[in-house]
Amino acid sequence: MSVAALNKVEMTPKDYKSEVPPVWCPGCGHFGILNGLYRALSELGVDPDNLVITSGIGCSSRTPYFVDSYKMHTLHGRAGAVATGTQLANPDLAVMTVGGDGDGFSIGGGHMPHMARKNINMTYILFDNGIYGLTKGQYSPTSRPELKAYTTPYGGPEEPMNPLLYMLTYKATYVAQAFAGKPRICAELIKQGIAHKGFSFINIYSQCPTFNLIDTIQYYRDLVYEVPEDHDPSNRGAAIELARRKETGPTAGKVPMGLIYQKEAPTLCDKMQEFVDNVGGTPDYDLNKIIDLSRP
Ligand SMILES: Cc1ncc(C[n+]2csc(CCOP(=O)(O)OP(=O)(O)O)c2C)c(N)n1
Ligand code: SF4
Ligand SMILES: [Mg+2]
Repeated sequence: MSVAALNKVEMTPKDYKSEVPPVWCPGCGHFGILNGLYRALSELGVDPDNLVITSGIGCSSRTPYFVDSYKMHTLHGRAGAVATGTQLANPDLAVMTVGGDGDGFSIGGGHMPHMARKNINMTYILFDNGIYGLTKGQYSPTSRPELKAYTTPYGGPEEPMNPLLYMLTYKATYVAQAFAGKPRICAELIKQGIAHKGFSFINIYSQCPTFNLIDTIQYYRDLVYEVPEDHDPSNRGAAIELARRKETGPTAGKVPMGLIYQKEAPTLCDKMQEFVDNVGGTPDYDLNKIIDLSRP
């Protein structure tokens, strides 16, 4: 995130609540993530006047309404593209996207790699409840085959995808994972993600007690284990190994919770600035000159 947006205000987590109360079902995990987000924004002193949160469509994608910030509730799966444009148009803004497993990895799946590989200076929080909640319970790319949803009454025919491996493969520069039942850990990882310069991705398991009856809060509590202290988050190979689901050993079938990977790397804005500098740039750079320069 842009450093220009950090340490600007002194606000409590409550001060980041908008006048719109969350409309989620009682017991929805999304509440825990929202509380983590309020706390992270407060601890970093992010100025709501310089904060933009985009979302797609889904229960999770309603989150921006509940936060004091600028916001855009975009088309289903397109929030990351809108955030990318927002960030590039005004790099001094703090830009975030929030949304669900369906929004990000089904219809929005084509956008995810590009935010990561371009290292857009923004934070993406994925509310992973393994189901389409808003549309009343369809199988998603992170659903377990055991899930009997409306579209899969006999269980699912596919293996779930692994969001961490996906993001590491496309070279996201900050990758973390949390569980909504641990709002303090959510807050800490969101905070680090916001403070990170470059593309930060945080996958957060979040129970949907209304439509996903197998991924309960207790299921997630048993599923996660804390990232071992000797894990080196600057080592991408080690991060990939950690993200891989094991079939044997003490962590068989479990998933890590904590910081998986972090690396400093130039953002797309940094690289664009280099182009501008190379053509003797001014802030009002001439795109034609840039195109001419890149010709052999
Ligand atoms: C173009 C388009 N296709 C389909 C839909 C229907 N739709 C709305 S939300 C959603 C999935 C939501 O699931 P997820 O992103 O996981 O969010 P959750 O509700 O679980 O938080 C779908 C398929 C839509 N609104 N627009
Ligand atoms: S349907 Fe599920 S995801 Fe949506 S608000 Fe209710 S519990 Fe949360
Ligand atoms: Mg979902």
